[in-house]
Order: sequence, then C-alpha cells, then structure tokens
Amino acid sequence: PFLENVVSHPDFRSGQYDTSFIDTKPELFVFPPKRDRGTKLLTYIGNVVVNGFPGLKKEKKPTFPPPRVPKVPYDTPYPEGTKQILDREGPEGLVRWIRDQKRVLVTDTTFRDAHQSLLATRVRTYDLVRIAEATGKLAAGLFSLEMWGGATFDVAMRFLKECPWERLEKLRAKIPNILFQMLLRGANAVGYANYPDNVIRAFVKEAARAGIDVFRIFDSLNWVDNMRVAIEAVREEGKVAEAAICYTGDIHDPSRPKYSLQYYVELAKELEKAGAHILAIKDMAGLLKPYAAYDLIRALKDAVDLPIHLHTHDTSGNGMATLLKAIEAGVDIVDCATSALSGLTSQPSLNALVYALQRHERDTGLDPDALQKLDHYWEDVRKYYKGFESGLLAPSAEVYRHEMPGGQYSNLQQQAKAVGLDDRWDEVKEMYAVVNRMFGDIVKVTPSSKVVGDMALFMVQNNLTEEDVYEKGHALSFPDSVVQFFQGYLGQPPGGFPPKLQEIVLKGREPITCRPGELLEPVDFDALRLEVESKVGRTVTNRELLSYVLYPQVFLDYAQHVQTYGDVSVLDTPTFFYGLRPGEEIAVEIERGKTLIIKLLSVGELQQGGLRTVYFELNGQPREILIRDES
Ligand code: 3PY
Ligand code: ZN
Repeated sequence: PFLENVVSHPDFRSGQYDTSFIDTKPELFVFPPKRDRGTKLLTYIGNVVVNGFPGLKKEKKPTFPPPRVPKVPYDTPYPEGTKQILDREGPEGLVRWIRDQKRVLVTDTTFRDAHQSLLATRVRTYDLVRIAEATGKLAAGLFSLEMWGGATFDVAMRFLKECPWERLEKLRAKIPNILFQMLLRGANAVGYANYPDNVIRAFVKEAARAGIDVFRIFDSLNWVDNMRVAIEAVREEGKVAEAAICYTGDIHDPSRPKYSLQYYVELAKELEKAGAHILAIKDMAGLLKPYAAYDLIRALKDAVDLPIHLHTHDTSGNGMATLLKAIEAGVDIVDCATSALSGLTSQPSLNALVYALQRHERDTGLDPDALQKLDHYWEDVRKYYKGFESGLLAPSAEVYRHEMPGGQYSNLQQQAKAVGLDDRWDEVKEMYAVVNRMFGDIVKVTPSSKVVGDMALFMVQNNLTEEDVYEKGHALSFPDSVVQFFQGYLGQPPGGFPPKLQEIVLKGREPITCRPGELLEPVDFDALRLEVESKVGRTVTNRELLSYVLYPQVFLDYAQHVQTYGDVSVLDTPTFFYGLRPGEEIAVEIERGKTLIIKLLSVGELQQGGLRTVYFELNGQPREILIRDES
C-alpha cells in the first residue's frame, strides 16, 4: 500500500520529486527472498499428496471425466432478467412485477442450500464460477439464484480456504441478469450467535454492495423483534427484504396447538408490518405436508398483501407434492435445485418441476433443454465431493418425527461420530425429538437447531433420560449452547422457556428477556481493524474486516493459510482435495493471463525428522519441496 500511495501521488506522477535519499542507499534494494506464488501452491499440493485433505479419507486421486460445461457461444448476450427489473424499478417495482406474473417463479438453490444440505456446504467457488456464465445465459428466466449466506460464509473460509466475498464478486461479474439471493439468520447474521446491531447493519450494507439483491431473513425462534434491524438495513440499501416464517409442527395436528394456522397467520401479519417486501415460508426440515401447504398458502394470501415464496426440503419425499399443492393455492415463487443436486435433504428438482408444469396455466416458462445442459455439469461436478456425501440413500419420512432441518442432518451425524456415537445414531435422532419437547416445542433452525442437537448428543453420550435431567440436572454441567439458549441469548421462543428446565440449566444465573442486541456493545470497527491488521501483518479490506468480526479465529486461520499456501481457490477441485498423481500435469491460472504449469514427478522416501521431498516441475523447471509427513 505504501508503494501504491507513492506511485499514485500527483507529484510522483508529474515527475516532480526528490529521490536522492533512495538513489544514494543501494541497501534499500536488498529484499528478503519472498516465497513466490508457484512455490506456495507446490507446497499446498505436496502437502495434500503426502498428508491428504483434512477430513477426507486419504486415497489415490480418482479419475474424473471433464465436466460437461455447456457450450454457449461467448458472444451470446445475457437475456434481460429479474436483476434489471430490480435495478430499474426498485423493490416495490419488482413486487408489482411478481404480482403480474401468471407463471410460477422459481429460485434455484443449487449454489447454496442444495450443496449445504447434500455435501456439507463444500462446493467451491471454482466450480460455481465455471458454470456461472452458462447459468446466466441458459436460465435467465429464473426469479433468483440463492448463492450466499447460511453456512457458506463460514465454510468457505474454514474448510475451503477461500474468501466468501470474492465468491460473491466473481459470480456477480458472470451473472449480471438474475437476482442474487442470500440466507441471513436475522440477528445471527451468518453465524451462530446474536451480533450487535451495528454489525448486522454493516454486514447487510456490504453484502448489498457486493451484489446481494434479495435477503431472506429469518429468526431461529420466529421472534420478529430479532429480525427488525436486518429488515430495516436491507430496506435502507434499496434491496429486497424477504422476511421468513420458519415452519415447524403441523397445522393440521390438533396436538401441536402452538404451531397452528393462526400462529403463522399472525406471524405473517407482523412481518408485513415490519417492512417485508416478500413473505417466505421457510420449511427448513421439510415438514410442510402437501395439503397443509395448500391451506397455509390460501390463509396467508388472505391475510397479507405480499408475494409468497416457498422454501422446502425433500427429506420425506413429499417435496414435489408440497410444491404442486402450493402452486395450486397461488404461491408466487418456489425454491428448487438442479436435478443432480436435488431430492433427499435438498430441495425438489427444478428440472422435474419445469416438466410437471408444462402447458399448465402456471408453466414456469423455463426451457427444460437448457436446464438439462446445466444439470449435466452438476452431475459431473457432484462426483468431486463424494467424500462429503451424507450416506442417506433414500427419502426418509422419519423427518416428521425428529424434525431435523435438511442442513443439520449430516452435520449432526458427523458430530455424533466425532464423540463415538456412530452406532447410536438412531438414539440421537429419537433424543432430538425428546429434547424438542423438553424445550417446550421450539422452532429448530440454525442456531436453535444446534442447541437441540447439542443437548441430544449430551444426553445420549451420558446415558441420560428426560427424567434424569429433571432429577439430577442440578449436578449436571450442560453444553454452553444450552446454557446460553436458556439465558435468552438467542431470543425468546413462542410461549417462553419451560420454567423448570430453565431453572435447572441456569443454576441461579439471571436470564434476559429483552432483545440480545439491546445489550451487546456496538463493535468498534476502527479498533478491530487495528487489531486484525496487527495480527495478519497487512492492511485488510472492509469486507475482510467483517469476516474477522463475524469469525475472528476462522478468519485468522484462513489468512494464515493464504500466507503459507497462497490463493488455493485457483486450483481445480480434484487437485484441491487429492493433489496430483505422479506424472500428472495441470495448468493453473493464478490470475487473468498468468498460468503456471505444474507437474508432479515423484514423492521421495521418508527421511529422518519425518520429512519427504516432493519433486515437481514448475513451468518446465525442476522444483523440490520438503513436506512434513504427518501420517
Ligand atoms: C442456515 O441457516 O444455514 C440454514 O440453511 C437454515 O435452514
Ligand atoms: Zn433450506
């Protein structure tokens, strides 16, 4: 930055400066050797070859056929899409346009929820960017692409070692015509705990500037007070506030009166008053049965004057039936995922829906052949991520019992495995339902779903029954997330906390009943900037600063990774996860027009001190890299 400041200074540019200090001191030109980008990438690849990718079983690199990227002539223009309508006419104009559509509109979740729910959120920017232009040109009739938020922010940095903001910018540059949609956890932003109001405002502002158009905002306890700051911030940016009611229970089940039709109708009215442009029904576990969907949407259409957007998961196998009944009832927009990433804990298939509605009065207008081309690509790319598949092979109607969100299922399974409960997974699922009852029947979605999951694991692990908790609970030390939940730090659940359990968990601590954001001190961004810059030894952008505010340690680890290995997002996915085979050569474009040719020659014997030499060729020149063998 210093050098940049110098060369952009007007005096320097006009040549009117005195350089005698520099001219007379040649030692200023002695620089410590800097590890170049090539060496850093070789070190990364060498490490994966020797030690495998963290969290993946180490295996020989499989052979993947090249993905079928649809051939779209590069000079084909992007058709006008919903993004142009929003930019021209603002959110109110967009809402008017939605109302004028007879067809059902569709959001494609392939870039976010589909892989969050099927592949532990692991799909990399590389694979998204590669299909982005074709998506913009072949699927221009979509309402929106859900492509950011939820768990993607955390996972991008924590596991994929890439910058979530760069993903957004790169996709925006390649898809200028379709609305970009993100999932925002209200006061929890894209994290697991409530943040101060000024963080929520700054995050929304930056996300809007980086390219998000539609913000789906929810609260994990359906507490509208905890959604207001986000809704207002989105409106201030001139973007679309899509406020969500999270659906749980069953409106037709008289034994679950808490989550009755009336409950959702009242919630919808509150959200309309709070400033929503669109109302979302967020059925995160896929509990909304087809006939319930029909009745719910009819009732909501009568109750509020907002377009309705339905999000569901296909865990039970009833997902498509739910969409069709919702469409019959007049829903405006539905969420689907490309066929290759649909079904099970993901969304119903986009391709199937398009065919189902052909020549129907609410035909989507999307071209099934064009969508098929995009789907071929995803069929191929999904294979790269086989190490992150959940193992679920068929739909499971058991979801109506445990009510676990689609995005949590495989996650909790991993957590259970990690604490040695692999063979007690059935008990964990059953306990999840028990805990929900003990907690007073709450909405379960990130982060409240994590609290229920943590408690269920805790009880199974310690062989505790519900009665045990009430009888011996005073002597038990509950998971942190459970204590915080009962302290009111995630907000207030409908009907309040069950007093007996709350007293057992809190052991004399005082719970709060106000909005946590009222108590949290505003973040001092200037002070934090100094703090993070001193830790990473360089300046950071406003976006990086926000990454640090939301995920301090994750950001620092990510920054350290970049320091050591460079920008690994430039590697193709098989190489990122599996490294190279001996003799394999790849071309890596490290920046536009600058390509490195990397070839792995061989891996040396284990040396004293646990090191191996990995032999490469970089642009035809031999290179040796020493790697510590951790195995
Ligand atoms: C998230 O918050 O990440 C979700 O997908 C909730 O359903
Ligand atoms: Zn979802």
